[in-house]
Amino acid sequence: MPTKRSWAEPYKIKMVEPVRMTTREYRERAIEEAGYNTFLLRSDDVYIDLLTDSGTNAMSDRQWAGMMLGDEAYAGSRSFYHLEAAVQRVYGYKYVIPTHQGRGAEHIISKILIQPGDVMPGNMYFTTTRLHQELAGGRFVDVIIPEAHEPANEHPFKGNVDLQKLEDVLRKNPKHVPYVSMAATVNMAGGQPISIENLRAVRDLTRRYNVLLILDATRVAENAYFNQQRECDRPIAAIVREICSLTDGCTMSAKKDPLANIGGFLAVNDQDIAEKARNMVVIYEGLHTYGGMSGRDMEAVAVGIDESVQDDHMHARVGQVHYLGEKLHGWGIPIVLPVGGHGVFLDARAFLPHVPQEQYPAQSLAAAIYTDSGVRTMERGIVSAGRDPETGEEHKPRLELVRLAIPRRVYTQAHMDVTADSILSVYEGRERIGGLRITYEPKYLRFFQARLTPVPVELKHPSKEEQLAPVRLI
Ligand code: P71
Repeated sequence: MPTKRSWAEPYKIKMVEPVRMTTREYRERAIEEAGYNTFLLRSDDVYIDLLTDSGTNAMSDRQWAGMMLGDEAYAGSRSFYHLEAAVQRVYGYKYVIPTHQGRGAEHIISKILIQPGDVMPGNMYFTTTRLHQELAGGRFVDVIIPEAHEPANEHPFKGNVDLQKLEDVLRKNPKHVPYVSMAATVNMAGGQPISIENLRAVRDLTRRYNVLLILDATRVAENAYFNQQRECDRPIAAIVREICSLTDGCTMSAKKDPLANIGGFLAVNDQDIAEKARNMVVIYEGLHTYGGMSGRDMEAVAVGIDESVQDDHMHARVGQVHYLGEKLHGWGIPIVLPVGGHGVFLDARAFLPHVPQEQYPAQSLAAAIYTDSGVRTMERGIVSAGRDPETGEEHKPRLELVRLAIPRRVYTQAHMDVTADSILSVYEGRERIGGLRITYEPKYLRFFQARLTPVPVELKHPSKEEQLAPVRLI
């Protein structure tokens, strides 16, 4: 029984990469120079890198062997046919259009399906997905269940769609909903899964209203692990296949589940959409048999896809994430519950209740964690949510989170322990962490390049000097 076994890794380590430890003084300078934005740190200054699980996977010996066999032909690369066969076998879609990464696929599907004024309902926004929908003239509408916005709510499928909300959107916008997008798992909610039961109900609704259902399959194997544990005890590969069979197509970032460092694809069942996508891919990505990937990249993705749906792999992968999450939860540190598939998400509102959302508490917490230990995390709150393109007002998401994303097959249990210890020490000194204000922000996806600075502390009886002093981040 998979649930009874330890989550110990089903592999051993063949090659290692040194990581660098720095002093607290060094890190204080580094984070200041990075504008208190962990995206702007140099990775050489990071000890344990939990910024993202995207493209940071350790590849297997079989993937590396595949890299050597990559066919770098401009057209008709053998490696493309391997990739196409893997996608058809594991996910079951008919047509495969390769792209350089997930957002390449999002760009193409948005351009093909969305007309200005259209509305796309989905289970919580993802930054790049929503932006491509908006750039195509559409508007994203969140139809996720309300529980997804409550960090402490332990609903087992917080990625589920609120069916009533979805039906309202479909009813009120006849002919203006080109597709419903459904992500498995939901990144911004904390890596939370959808249930197959809910997906089936969404499928019925989309059939009734004659709209397409497009899956964000980036972490679908992690979703299937939760379905296996909580809903139906079947092999992950079979569940992945079923999820995909309930949708009309998918966008995929091969940098996550498929265990590669770069890559992605769009896969659909409709020939007409596939033809349009093949036509579009040559404009933005590359020929339809490489789409921005080298032959060796496609080979690594093809092998990784098969590895990603193996029960042993996923048991260890999510097991490691849960090991960290349960440790923090056990110490009373506020995290999103249940623990998700690809990372542990700190609830910055509860962690720093004295920092108002306008002062970017999650961003400040991420900076404080880096300063404490060199562990790099990512803000997933108001900075990530950006601004409404029409009004210019900041989106104010209810979830104000710091994500500790765990790269696949990269770190050990001891790294998880060091990380947990650092979070605990930051938690113990949380009252000394203040807020930030933005000094520079780019127009699109501001979180990548924004720069911030600490806001002065409000002391009870401050001297003039103290009034102007920046908050010490722990
Ligand atoms: C993650 C990423 C990478 C990322 C993207 C944007 C801001 C910060 C970090 C990428 C995803 C994703 C989902 C559900 C599509 C993409 C885009 N996630 N859907 O979590 O999580 O894929 O990065 O390959 O273009 O760190 P791409």
